[in-house]
Amino acid sequence: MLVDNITLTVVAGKGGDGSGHLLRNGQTAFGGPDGGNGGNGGNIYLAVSTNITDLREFRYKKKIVAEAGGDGMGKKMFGRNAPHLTIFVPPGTKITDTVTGAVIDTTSVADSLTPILLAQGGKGGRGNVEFKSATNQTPRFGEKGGEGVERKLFLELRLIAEIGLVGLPNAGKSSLLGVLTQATPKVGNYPFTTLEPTIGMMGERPIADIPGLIAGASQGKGLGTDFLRHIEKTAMLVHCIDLTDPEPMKAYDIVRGEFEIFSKALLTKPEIILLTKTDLVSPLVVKKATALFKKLGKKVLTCSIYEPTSIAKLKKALKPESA
Ligand SMILES: Nc1nc2c(ncn2[C@@H]2O[C@H](COP(=O)(O)OP(=O)(O)OP(=O)(O)O)[C@@H](O)[C@H]2O)c(=O)[nH]1
Ligand SMILES: [Mg+2]
Repeated sequence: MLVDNITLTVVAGKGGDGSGHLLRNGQTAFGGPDGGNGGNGGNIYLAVSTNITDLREFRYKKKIVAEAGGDGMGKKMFGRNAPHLTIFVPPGTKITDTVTGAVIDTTSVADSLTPILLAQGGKGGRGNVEFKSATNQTPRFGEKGGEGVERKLFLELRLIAEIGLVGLPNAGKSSLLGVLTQATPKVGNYPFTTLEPTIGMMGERPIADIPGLIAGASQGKGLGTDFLRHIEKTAMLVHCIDLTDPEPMKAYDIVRGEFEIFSKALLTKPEIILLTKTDLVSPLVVKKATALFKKLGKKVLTCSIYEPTSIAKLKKALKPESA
């Protein structure tokens, strides 16, 4: 299953406390201050990794806490600085600070290897050595280490699919994903078989199969339109239309109508109109529907998942150079 929304708390490490130790040894009964500084708490960084494709890792790991710095000790010994932590997210993850509203969109830093500081660790407290002055030669206290920064984050993964399969429920989108890629999405002869976007790889090209849209989806009917954000960045859409539908153009208009409300950018994306399930209708129905959709001035293809030649043609049309 594709995990695409996650809340996560990150807490940087606390700084170690400075020591208030006074020198004591065989020779010295009442020595001066010799307390060392505390170490700094660990920072938490964010980095993008193309080896990760989803946010699954954070599903059960709701809180990430970096280690505290070591406390300072006598003999002017400094506490150790805590190691930093880096959390890795897939490219395309949008991170929102739920308190400040600040946003980090990793699509823009996808190529950068520089981790981003999410939460600064607390600074180590100073030991009493640093507080020695003319007026107070024997400070008996050490400074407390600073608290690490805590942030509550909302992570949202926008799948960067290159091709999006769209259409009414039952149009055959998932069946197509199954024949175009190695993915094995659930296929069923009923609406809303697909509940969450699924991605499959056609060679190196990610294809997203999304749930079906119905009239009123933008008002929350069916499964809504929220998942459309997964195909906002695709280079191309394949609009699947079931040829057994007596009103194929209406099917097309319903889906486009929902696009218009969700995001007009979807309307202007390059698109292939794919008339599906040719094996279930007569050649005349295929011909008529093809002529009808050609009038829109778009590329129209027909297919059946049971006719390999039609699938081969579709694959060819989905190659980048033909986009
Ligand atoms: N005969 C025939 N049946 C098909 C073809 N493509 C899909 N189907 C059938 O149509 C039904 C719906 O297919 P799905 O792939 O689940 O459709 P979907 O568009 O993903 O549906 P939702 O996930 O509900 O939006 C299933 O019973 C499929 O077996 C086809 O080319 N020919
Ligand atoms: Mg489906």
